[in-house]
Amino acid sequence: MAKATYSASEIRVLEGLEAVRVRPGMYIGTTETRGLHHLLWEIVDNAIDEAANGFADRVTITLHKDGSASVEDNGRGIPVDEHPQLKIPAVQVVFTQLHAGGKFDNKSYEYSGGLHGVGASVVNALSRKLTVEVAVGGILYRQEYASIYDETAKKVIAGKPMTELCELGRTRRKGSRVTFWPDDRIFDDVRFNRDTIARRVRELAFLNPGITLNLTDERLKQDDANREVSFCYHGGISDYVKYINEDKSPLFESPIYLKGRQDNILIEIAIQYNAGEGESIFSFVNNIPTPEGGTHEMGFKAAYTKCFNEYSRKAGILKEKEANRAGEDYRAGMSAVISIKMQNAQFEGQTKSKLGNPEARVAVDGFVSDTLPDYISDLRNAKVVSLIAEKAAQAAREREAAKKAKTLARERNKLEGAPLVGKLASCTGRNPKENELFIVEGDSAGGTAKQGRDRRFQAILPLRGKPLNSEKRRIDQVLANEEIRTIITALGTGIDSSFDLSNLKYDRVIILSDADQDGAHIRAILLTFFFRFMRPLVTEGHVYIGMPPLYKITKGKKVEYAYDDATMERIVKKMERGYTLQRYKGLGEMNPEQLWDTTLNPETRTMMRVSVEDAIEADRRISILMGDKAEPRRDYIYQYAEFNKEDVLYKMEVNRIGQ
Ligand code: TTJ
Repeated sequence: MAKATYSASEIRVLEGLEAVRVRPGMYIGTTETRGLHHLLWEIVDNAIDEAANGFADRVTITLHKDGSASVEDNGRGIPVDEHPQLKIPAVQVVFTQLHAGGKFDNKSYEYSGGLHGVGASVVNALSRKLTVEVAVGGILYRQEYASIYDETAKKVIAGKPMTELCELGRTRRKGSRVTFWPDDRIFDDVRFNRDTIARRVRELAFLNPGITLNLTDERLKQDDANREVSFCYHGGISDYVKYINEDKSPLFESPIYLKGRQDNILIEIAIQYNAGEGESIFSFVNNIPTPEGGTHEMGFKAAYTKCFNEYSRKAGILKEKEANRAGEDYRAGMSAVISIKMQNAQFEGQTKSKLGNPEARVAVDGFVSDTLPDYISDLRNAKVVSLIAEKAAQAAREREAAKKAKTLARERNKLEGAPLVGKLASCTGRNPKENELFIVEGDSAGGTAKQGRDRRFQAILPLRGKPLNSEKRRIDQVLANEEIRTIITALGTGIDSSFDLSNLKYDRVIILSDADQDGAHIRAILLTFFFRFMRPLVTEGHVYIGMPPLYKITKGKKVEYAYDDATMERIVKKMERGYTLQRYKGLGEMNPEQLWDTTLNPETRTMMRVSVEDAIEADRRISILMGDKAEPRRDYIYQYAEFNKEDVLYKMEVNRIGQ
């Protein structure tokens, strides 16, 4: 039943939601795809909270054909009783009152997720329509809201109740279900991405052991394997670290697993080692990924190093006159997941993905210092412990060797008087924010690029051979490779633990290689190197793929370029006859002017910006595609046969610069 009039308090409430439509960015960050998915996570987080606190064991997400999404749990149900001050059902407050969120006070749940915790009312405000169904006490309740244009007010009223909270009848179910239709007047594109959602749903299943998360995409065909998937991991982050390590040759089966509570912070840590040299630590706070790390990771690292050094001394592995091992030695080949749950988490850093709370460092350090020695001294773990000690000793030897090699190389360069960046044609401009570095495949294309560029802000670095595949080599071997060293010196940031983005000499690092197999391989190798040793360069969006045209179409004096087959066909059709079509096989076939017009000039070029949407997935894919196990690679490429190798490696968004 629709209601014709509203009480004063409701009108005030309704006016509040309009603010969300005026500045959606303030509430969900962006109205691009990311923001659209933020709506879904906002609702999902509420259902997960109910389950994580023990009141539900199932959360189901459904993507419907009509563009809506629904989220359902089998929990206690969003309360339907009357709000004492507002005199409307509590569930209506949840969806119409800004900041009310899914929780009525902080005591409902001990810890709760939520990306920013803006609440269900924001989702309602940014939806064309939203329905909520609550099954509680044997009764099914329902309410509907909509954002519709009001003729009198001459504006859209946001998330307005279309019905009262109605009793639909009796039910045996219990729980809450919310369905919403994202508003296409707000979002550029209202289509949900199943793969993005599936990845996060799997992650949430790992982070919340024992909860079953179902994802159904009704837009897919009945027989599509992705139409209905279900995730449930009883091993929690222990299972997660195994999953991360799956294709990296794990050194032992059962991860080290520590769980407990310290200073009112819930802490869970799972650790496994693999045959490689790299370190992959993935951390979470209240189910939110913290790819930039922060205090919880610092506490973990400090205590872990301390415990293993103490053990090594006692066991006589470290002799009296030997110095302690460095933390990074104990982390060579380590894959770890750290998940903590705490109140008042403070996120810092450029992308707000770094934990800042000092008390988290103290708690995690204290917790690991208390519990890890028990693990280490337990005789059942002797094999794992000695494996780790041996691995650390090996890493320490290699680090020493690498240091010597580096010093040697530096001496040699000094002697020969040739700076490492000898091949680099630098630019004259001194403002790093304006400057671009093109890494170009081959000396001849490099020469063309040097002539065609705008030397005021564009630098060219030609690559002679193929750089080393860093996934298959130890760090000292990678660093001994001249192509790689040239790149490191040119960028100025350093690598690995000493990487510093603020020293970056070029705001855009553009990989320019031929559109063939070799070019694709060089691209993949460079991207792998950046991801492994200069990750923020990628995650902060400084890496691009240059796109030289595939075709040149000439008719009389008129010249057009095409970057793909479809465009070429369109141009050819338009020109009808009397044109000549040239297919570029490589960069080398272009003269400097053509290269400028098509590939270098910011006004006319097309580039792809590389983004790593999900670091764990990217990490796994790189292991599969660039590592040394052939079988998973074959399976994987077979599964994604329609993509290029590097499209599978990273998700890239096409980004037209300068237009
Ligand atoms: C609050 O405290 C009393 C008992 O119920 C608690 C609650 O809010 N539970 C709850 C909320 N369960 N599920 C939700 C929920 C589920 C979805 C899908 C969406 C929203 C906004 C809330």
